[in-house]
Amino acid sequence: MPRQLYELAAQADDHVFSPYCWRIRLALAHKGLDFESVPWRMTEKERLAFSGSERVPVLVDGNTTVVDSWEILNYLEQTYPEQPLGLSRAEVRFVRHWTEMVLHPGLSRMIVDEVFQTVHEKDRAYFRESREKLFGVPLEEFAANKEVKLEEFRRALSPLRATLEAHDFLGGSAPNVSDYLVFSGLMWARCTAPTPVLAPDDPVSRWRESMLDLYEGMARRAPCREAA
Ligand SMILES: N[C@@H](CCC(=O)N[C@@H](CS)C(=O)NCC(=O)O)C(=O)O
Repeated sequence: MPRQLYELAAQADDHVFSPYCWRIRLALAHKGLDFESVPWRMTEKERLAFSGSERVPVLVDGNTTVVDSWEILNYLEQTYPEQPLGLSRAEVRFVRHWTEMVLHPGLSRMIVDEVFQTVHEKDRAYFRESREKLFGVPLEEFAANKEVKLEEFRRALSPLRATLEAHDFLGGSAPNVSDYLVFSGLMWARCTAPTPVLAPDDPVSRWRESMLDLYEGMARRAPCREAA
């Protein structure tokens, strides 16, 4: 059986938009490992029962099933040490936590209403209910005042911007797992929100363009909702 990656999909099977799944797609490509994408929707919990998880990504590699993106990255690094992702570097944990605690929430408060429009129609009621329970307000209220939030978001990217002014990639001259972690957050926005979150002249945009081109334009070719 080919290696399988269960991924969150929108209406179309190939419209994958989860930042946690994108980081695994990119890590697999980095290591030159083939995989079959298994599209999954949030309300299909029973299809993941075999894994013990209610969330994706889930990787099935031969007889091994791994859940949680961080666990999957570590599994890939240990099992396939060629083409290292750089995961053993302590500062990668900082990049992971910055991504999940600063980047994702900063995006979420601008795009969650667009994510709602993106999810498969059968997931919409579940998505609204679960997220409104989490946020304590309606999705539209949570995502209001986008212009102000966009300015704040771009300001919060200053450390990323300053780093990318000095280096081609967070990994230095070539991408590593830090690039995949951060870029996957931006792929979440690209795949779900029509309005770009980066200014075209932002050095972060230049880096994002390079990331979109990696692995024969794997990310650039993926279905997205961002306006050209
Ligand atoms: N800590 C997990 C988070 C995974 C996660 O939140 N996945 C989302 C998709 S982005 C999911 O499966 N959500 C299903 C749900 O909300 O019920 C990881 O790193 O893999």
